[in-house]
Amino acid sequence: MSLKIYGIVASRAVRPLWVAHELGLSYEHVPVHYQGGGTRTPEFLAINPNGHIPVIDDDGVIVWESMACALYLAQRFKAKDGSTLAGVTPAEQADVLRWTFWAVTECEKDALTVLMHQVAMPADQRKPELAQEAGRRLAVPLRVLEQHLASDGREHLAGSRFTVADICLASVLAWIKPVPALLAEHPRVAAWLDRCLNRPAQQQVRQLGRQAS
Ligand SMILES: N[C@@H](CCC(=O)N[C@@H](CS)C(=O)NCC(=O)O)C(=O)O
Repeated sequence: MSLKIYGIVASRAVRPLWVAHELGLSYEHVPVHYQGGGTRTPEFLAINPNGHIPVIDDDGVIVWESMACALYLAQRFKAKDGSTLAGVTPAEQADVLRWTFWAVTECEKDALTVLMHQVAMPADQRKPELAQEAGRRLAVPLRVLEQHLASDGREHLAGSRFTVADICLASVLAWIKPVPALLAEHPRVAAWLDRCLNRPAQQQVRQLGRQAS
């Protein structure tokens, strides 16, 4: 069995990497950067014609799109103790897909705008008004998530255990964590995000990123 995960940790590749560490998978990390042309070589374009990371190669099964990579690994592999990050019943599977699609369609673009224009880009290139508008729009999905977590005092998004849906959404909302004001009115979201990001597998992945830099 050979599994390769392409993409540096400080990118959407964190999603499949996090799944791999939760499940204790053996894999080869190919830390292709999204800058510097590494995603535009003929070899890389042959595995992802979009020229983006991440990509995974599971014994010749190629998957690109970060959420699809995470969902694929969760469906394909179990942990050594037999536990799974995937939905098991149709209802759980629907829940996992629902929150994963929701992360992309309702949160990802605005969370990235906040990250770029409030935190990550050089100060002279930031447009604070873009970050503010994105933050205002994010209040709507954050309220939805707060209500979801309040129902039955639930600790996880789908079913009653940690699943790949938590990984997919937490990897998006981690982008707004450096802006505490956005989470201040959503204490359950903030606590859920902390629980996810404090998991040993997440910390292992962050450590991998630090080692590589
Ligand atoms: N929707 C894609 C987006 C992938 C994406 O944009 N990845 C960035 C890094 S996080 C990238 O590879 N950028 C390089 C480029 O577009 O040239 C996914 O979720 O995989």
